[in-house]
Amino acid sequence: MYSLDDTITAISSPIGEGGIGIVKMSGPGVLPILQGLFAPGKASTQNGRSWQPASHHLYHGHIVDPETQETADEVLVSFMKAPHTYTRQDVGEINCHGGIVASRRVLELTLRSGARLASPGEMTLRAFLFGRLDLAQAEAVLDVVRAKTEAGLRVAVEQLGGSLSEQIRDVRTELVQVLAYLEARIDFSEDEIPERDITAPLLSVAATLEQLIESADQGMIYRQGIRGAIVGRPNVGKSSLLNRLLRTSRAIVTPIPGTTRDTLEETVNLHGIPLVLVDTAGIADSQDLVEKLGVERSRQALASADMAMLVIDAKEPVQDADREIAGLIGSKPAILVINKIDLPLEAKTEDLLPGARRVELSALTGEGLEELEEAIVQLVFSGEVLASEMPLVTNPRHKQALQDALQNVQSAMEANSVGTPVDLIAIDVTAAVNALGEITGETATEDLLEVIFSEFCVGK
Ligand SMILES: Nc1nc2c(ncn2[C@@H]2O[C@H](COP(=O)(O)OP(=O)(O)OP(=O)(O)O)[C@@H](O)[C@H]2O)c(=O)[nH]1
Ligand SMILES: [Mg+2]
Repeated sequence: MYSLDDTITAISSPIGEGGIGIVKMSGPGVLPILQGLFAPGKASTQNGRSWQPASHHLYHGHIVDPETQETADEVLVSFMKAPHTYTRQDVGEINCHGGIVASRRVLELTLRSGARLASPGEMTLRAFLFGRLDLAQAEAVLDVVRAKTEAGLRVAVEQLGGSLSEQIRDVRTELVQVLAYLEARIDFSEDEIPERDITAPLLSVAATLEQLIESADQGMIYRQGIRGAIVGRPNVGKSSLLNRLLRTSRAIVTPIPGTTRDTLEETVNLHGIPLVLVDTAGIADSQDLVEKLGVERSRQALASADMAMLVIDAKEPVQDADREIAGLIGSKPAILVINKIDLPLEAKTEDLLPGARRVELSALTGEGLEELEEAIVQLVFSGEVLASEMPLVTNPRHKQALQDALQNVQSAMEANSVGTPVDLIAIDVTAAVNALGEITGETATEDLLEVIFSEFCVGK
């Protein structure tokens, strides 16, 4: 399915106007293509047929169309000889002086010179297939690119460095040793292979797997962030609260109920957590068609949120509409926000969201905002921030594989304790070994690779 011996090319810089654009190539044809296009030195239009670059050096010159002798752009070019490169193949980078138009032209010239347009993630796929990165590290490349906060970036960089992979490999090795023993027991008689206790190593593996799985809830939050819906009756100050949390005047605020008609999303960095805030239309019975549709969207936004902030108005008694919205929240993690405390308060004794924390604030003055932010963090991490030396699991795919592995290890332990024949125990252990291999890529199928790498951007 994947060809590895041709030369791929792509624009690696983001689409849009920028100071530079980077065209990146990987494969055996990189040097001849560069020699055909690059004219080294000042104002030269002679392409560098005999140009012999030193590896990992930067050269100044021009890209010249070999057919028309027209100069495409002034560039900096580097040639990186295999195997000390990102893909472990020869890699060439052309830093175009101009923006997107120039880099497009240079890209076209590389295509005309025999390179093929890289598919999304194909450079990283090559890095994986040539053993430069394992699968978890390759996935971390994408996480680094996409990190939304410093904390998220830190976790991704750690995974890219191989901390998770190392941990997984250690556990896998322990299991492989158990498996080797079990297989020896299958093949040889009991007097040839002295009996060994496999409970202890399986227990230790299970404990590590459990810890890793436990870290995933927090890790995934750093990677993906959480969605928090701001819900409530019309006019209670939802949009004002959104603006406060964003610290900009993003949403329209007016004294007219029904101001917000559509949901609106923005991301904030809340102590390292990427928090997607969703402002919603006030939920109320309305005859207006647009408002009705807006209310429907509010319900959907609430349903798909990880947590909710139910906003009520401090100067008004609790109403049926408030209770109804509280009912919609159900058992979803939530915070009761009593807004407008700068106004005379109505005594509120009713427990709208039993068990939920209540925060009193004023979206108008900002009073109480920090308390709300802190309440959100507490709600998300249930008060405890993991402080172990274990790498964080940040990827749902990894969590699933770890759970599969754990289940198989547990079933192997159970089987062992009731004296099940070793060949059956070996089946469970093999399944656990394979599940772990899916994380680092040893046992990943082509389908899985395709799913993972199709998420990448072109040029990475
Ligand atoms: N005094 C006071 N007024 C506030 C506060 N928060 C919001 N308001 C006012 O309440 C009115 C409604 O605010 P919005 O933020 O538009 O309320 P909303 O819940 O988004 O309303 P809809 O979009 O209609 O559902 C505006 O006049 C705000 O200025 C507050 O903390 N104190
Ligand atoms: Mg609003």
